[in-house]
Amino acid sequence: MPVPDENLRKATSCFLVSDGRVLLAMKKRGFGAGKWNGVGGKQEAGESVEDTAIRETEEEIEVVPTSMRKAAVLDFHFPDDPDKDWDQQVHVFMVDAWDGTPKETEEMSPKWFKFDKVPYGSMWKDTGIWLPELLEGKKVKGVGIFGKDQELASFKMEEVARL
Ligand code: 6OG
Repeated sequence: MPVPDENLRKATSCFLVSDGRVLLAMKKRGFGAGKWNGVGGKQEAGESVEDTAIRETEEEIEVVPTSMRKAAVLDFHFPDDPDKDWDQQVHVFMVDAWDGTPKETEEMSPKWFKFDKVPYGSMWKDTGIWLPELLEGKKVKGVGIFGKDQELASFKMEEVARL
């Protein structure tokens, strides 16, 4: 059973959902550039993860979440790249209501996808394991280990009643 490591630095990832569609964003620069993902980033000092989720969503797609549910806590480790600061604990939120309309910014380009058309082949490999569960309304905890060339070496996940 995956045990979250509370010493990892925290980050967030938000998925807007509406009417059988999920909003993904193409990361234009930095870690994960060229991949579709949720919208989010690193927690700053003094913030709760909920604060981070709202701030990052506003910064990256100009939308302010007004109703969201925490749906996953995922630890990612890159033991082959210890100097890169890629290890992180990602708190994932499903966003059911928001103010504003998603817009492209310098960091991300957003796009809606039907649940059965999510481009898992153009995302971090772990995402194809846990995002389908979240789109079904489940909550999960997971731990992923990445190896050489940022390939997913292992991913353990379990469904939980609450996070
Ligand atoms: P910045 O460092 O650019 O935020 N993130 C991951 N998402 C998935 N699906 N898989 C991973 O496995 C991830 N590692 C990090 C968290 C990075 C953004 O990418 C997410 C943040 O939303 C390695 O500020």
